[in-house]
Amino acid sequence: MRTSRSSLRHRLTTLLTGAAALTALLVAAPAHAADPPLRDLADAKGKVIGTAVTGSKLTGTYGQIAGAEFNSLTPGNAMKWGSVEPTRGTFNWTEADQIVDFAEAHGQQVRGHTLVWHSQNPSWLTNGTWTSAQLSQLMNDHIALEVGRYKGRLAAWDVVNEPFNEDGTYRQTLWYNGLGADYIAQALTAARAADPSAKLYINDYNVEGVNAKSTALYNLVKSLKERGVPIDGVGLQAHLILGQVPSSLQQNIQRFADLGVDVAITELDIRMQLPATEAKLAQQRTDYEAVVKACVAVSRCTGATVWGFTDSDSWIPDTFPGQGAATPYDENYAPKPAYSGIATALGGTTTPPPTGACTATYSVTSQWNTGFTGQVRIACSGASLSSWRVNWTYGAGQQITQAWSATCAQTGAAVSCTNASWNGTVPNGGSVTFGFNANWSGSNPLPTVTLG
Ligand code: 9MR
Repeated sequence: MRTSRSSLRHRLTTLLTGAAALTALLVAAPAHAADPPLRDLADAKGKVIGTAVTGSKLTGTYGQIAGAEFNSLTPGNAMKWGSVEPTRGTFNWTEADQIVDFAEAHGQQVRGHTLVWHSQNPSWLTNGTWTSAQLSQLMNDHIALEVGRYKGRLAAWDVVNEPFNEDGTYRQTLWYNGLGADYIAQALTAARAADPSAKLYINDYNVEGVNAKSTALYNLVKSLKERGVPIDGVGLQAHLILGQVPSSLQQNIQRFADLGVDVAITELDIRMQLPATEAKLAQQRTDYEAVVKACVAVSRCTGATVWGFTDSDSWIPDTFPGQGAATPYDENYAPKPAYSGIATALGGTTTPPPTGACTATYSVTSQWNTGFTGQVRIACSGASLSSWRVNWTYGAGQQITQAWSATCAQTGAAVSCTNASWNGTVPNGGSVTFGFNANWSGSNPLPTVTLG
């Protein structure tokens, strides 16, 4: 039932083509239905709530949530050098363009990520032998081309990514080794020339609290400001561990703000040892809330971007075996307590999903030009069911053609599905799913589902 949150906004934005549609909607939406989406809460506070996204996934439920809940997108990989110029002189802008177009269609900002980094570079670049003059030219040309391509369309760029070691010394990279620490000033200057309206950032991890690394970043930003090098902000990535939000986070944000730069939380996720338990998810909610609150408390903190909004699109399980559940939505697109933590920090009144309840979560698992496949998951925690019925009302003329693992009937826009003989029982802590195919045209907004 909590899937309904994003659907009302989406319907209102996509279906406001006639009064009839609006009326039908308002009747269909239960009075208590939706807390405002995160982006409305963030807008009211003048803050960013963003997510990293994968371009190819921006359809179905993933696209619905990305568009409805966030006011900013960061391409997770699509703008990295290795993605855009895999072979020297051969460019692939498809995914980057797709994300920027999607953001503009949904009234969202884009954060460009990232121009100068030691990782995810094309092999022709990393395997080459370059003089410093050539390296400098390559870097400047890359920045001019990529920043220039999106000139005027991006709110910010992570110009330089991860320049420091943990002890605050410079990381020995292609750039540092070839050009010295001045590569940073050069990159910022080139980015400013290519798009004077984008805010230019240096972005790093483990710089959330006051420590040797964040102090090195602080000293760098201070000296760049003193030298008149264009620097507008610092990105604190915030790849955090459950229960370990640095206590000096707000103080650290404030000290950067006091230097006269903006601060953004750019890659927030909070990982835990799997399996996720109720207690761990509750701690994660507290942690998410603390991070976003620290940002809200400092006016120069522009907001927070999560590094993937769903556990099905997170880098954590691949990189930290046995860990995961780091994002605000689970793999089935159900909002977790962490979602409520973010909402609360942004001034919302959302309370965590009640314990001792069964919920139905509707998602679109694939979609093509005229049809789609959907799935509903019925999950219980602290309660159980021996039979179930799930109801929803389609808002855009969608028509079910076939269902499996449930019996579904559609009358007009109203759909009602009951369990098959073998899957009526949903034990405490368990879940069942059923699927269906349906037709759509024009738009395919998510309906509000109720479990009866
Ligand atoms: O999310 C990105 C993941 O898909 C890539 O495999 C990974 C490769 O390093 O990069 C991830 O994003 C990184 C970001 O660009 C910079 N900060 C650390 C992020 C996690 O590795």
